[in-house]
This record gives sequence, structure tokens and C-alpha cells, in this order.
Amino acid sequence: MSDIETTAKKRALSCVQPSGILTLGNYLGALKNFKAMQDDFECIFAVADLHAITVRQQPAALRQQIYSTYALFLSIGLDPEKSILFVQSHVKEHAALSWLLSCNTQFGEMARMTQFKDKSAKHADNINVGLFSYPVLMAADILLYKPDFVPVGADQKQHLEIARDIANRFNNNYGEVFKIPEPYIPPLCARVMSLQNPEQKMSKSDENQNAFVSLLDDKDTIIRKFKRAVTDSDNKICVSEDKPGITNLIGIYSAVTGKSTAEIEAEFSGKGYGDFKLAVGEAVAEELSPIYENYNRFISDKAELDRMFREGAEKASYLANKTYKKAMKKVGFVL
Ligand code: AQP
Repeated sequence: MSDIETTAKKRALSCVQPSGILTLGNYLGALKNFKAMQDDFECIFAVADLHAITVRQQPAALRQQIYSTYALFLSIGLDPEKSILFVQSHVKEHAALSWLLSCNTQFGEMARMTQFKDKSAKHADNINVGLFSYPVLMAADILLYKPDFVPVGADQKQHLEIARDIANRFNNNYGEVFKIPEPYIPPLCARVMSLQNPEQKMSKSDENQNAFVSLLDDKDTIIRKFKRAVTDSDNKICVSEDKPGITNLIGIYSAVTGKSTAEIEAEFSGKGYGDFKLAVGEAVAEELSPIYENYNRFISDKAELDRMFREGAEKASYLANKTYKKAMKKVGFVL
């Protein structure tokens, strides 16, 4: 039996797509919390590579991004001794369970998903069936591991809801197989917006490199990107609905320094945007610099990463296979 099955801690699971180099948004909205969660939960973290191909990827770049996402997991402090860290495509049950669940999901449910609408508008030349049904694969990712909790940002609530709906329907039709997971909103969950369009979230696949800070940007690049961040022209540093750019920068500064909004507004009272942007850039660069150093160490040893991939996949497969087999049997397949 794997260690994870023998403890009384609640289980949490989360996946990150290797659809680019992870950003400050992924870090402040997800990874930083994952690190903290490892002590309180039995954690399972996956590099969701199957999801990445809903948008066209260059094969060489995808391969590199799978390694780099996993190396970034390790670099921020996710620990394969404490948590299961694995690559989704290495565990065949994800795609397999997704088929069973697809046959228990309604077309109309998928058509309502806002992410499908957003992504199909962005990639009008490639509105593929995978993009449409990707929440079903996400439901499989979750339900295979019977987690108690799934950490979610505001943008992902709808996907967890659909996973819960699908699980309930399956359990009602065939008998109890899946645990119904609850959302977990981490205490310090920041939503980071694009530096070029603060009405949109920061995304690693944004075509404008200045819109996001990558976890592998060097100090000068980080400071330059913050200098160029789109703001308004009234030069007052405060949180306000009509100042989305400055509000976003205050949120970022608060997340990396731990200072409250009121403290930040007081610190920069009477100062200009130039000073503030530089301070945000420097604080972010300082927060990310150890990650960058760790990353260089992990990424330079691919053989060790391959070994960790295998070990993670073995632990994940043990759990996934049990759930998958149970679901297959309930549906009537002969195993
Ligand atoms: N801007 C963000 N602010 C806060 N949290 C964010 N997350 C992503 N962007 C932000 C959180 O990061 C985790 C992993 O997300 P993902 O990479 O699997 O998918 P995503 O949300 O679609 O991220 P991207 O960067 O926007 O990817 P692309 O560009 O490929 O679509 C999730 O917990 C997410 O909430």
C-alpha cells in the first residue's frame, strides 16, 4: 500500500498545464499555496500535459515544457517524498476514464463552459473536440484520486462544479464509485492580471511576452516588464475599481511582501508610478530568484527527472487503477 493511503490527512489534488513556462500568476494563485498545503494535506500534483494539446503545441517545445513544469514544481519546494508528483500522460487511466465519463456527460453541459467559449474565440482556427470536452478529462483527473479537496481559483470553479455533477450522476446511475470533492480556497490566493491588459488574467500562453512574468525571467526582464505595465494616468497609488492596472500591482506587491493594502498605500503615498513599479519589480525578482537558481539545478539532470517521473507515475497509477477498475466493473465491462 502506498504511504498516501495509510495516513488520516485529507487528500488534495491539483494539476497545472505545461502550455508555456509557468507565470507569476500560476505561482501566486496556485504553486505557492501548494507548497504550504503539503504539510496539512496528502497532496497529489500533476503536470497536465494531455490538456496542453487542446491548443496547438510544437512537439519539441511541449517536451521541454513538461520537464520545465515538473522542475518548477520541485524548485518552489514541492517534495516528492511528501506528495505525489507525476505527469498526467504517464498514467493511462486519465484518458481511459475520460471516455467513460464522456458517455455520462451532456453536450449542453459542456457548451456552457466559459473557458471553451474564451479559448475557441482565441483559437478560431482550431476549435477541436478536445477543447470542447476538456472539462471531462479534468473530471477524470480529479475523480481517479478520490481527493477530499481541489484547490481552485475563481476561474476554475465551474470546472470543479462539472466534475461534481458528473461524479454524482455516475454514482446514481451505477452505484458509489467516486468521492465528491469540495473546493478549497487557499488563504492567500491571489488572482494576478495581465500586465498589458489588467482586465484579463495573466496567462502563460499570452502572445505578448510583456503581459506576463515568467518564473524563469531574470531580474532585469522582470523589472522592465513591470516598468511597462499598463496603468492609468492619475499617478495615485490606491486600490480602486477604475484603476485595474495599479490595483493589480498592489495585489502582486502585497502577495510577495505580505504587506496589507493599507500599508502599501501609506508606503507609496506622495510617490509616483515609476517608484512604485520599480519596487514591485524588485520585490518580485527577489521572491523568484531562489526558484530560478533551484530550477537550473533540477533541469540540468534529465535522468533524475525521468526517474522521478517513473516513481511519481507508479504511485499515481496505483491509486488511479483501483478507481478506474471499479468504475469499469460498475458499468458492466468484463475485466
Ligand atoms: N493569472 C492567474 N492568477 C491566479 N492564478 C492563476 N492560475 C493560472 N493563472 C492564474 C492558476 O494556476 C493553476 C494552474 O493553471 P493551468 O496552468 O493549469 O491553467 P490556466 O488557469 O489556464 O493557466 P494559464 O497560465 O492561463 O494557462 P494557458 O495560458 O495555457 O491557458 C490553476 O490553479 C489556476 O487557477
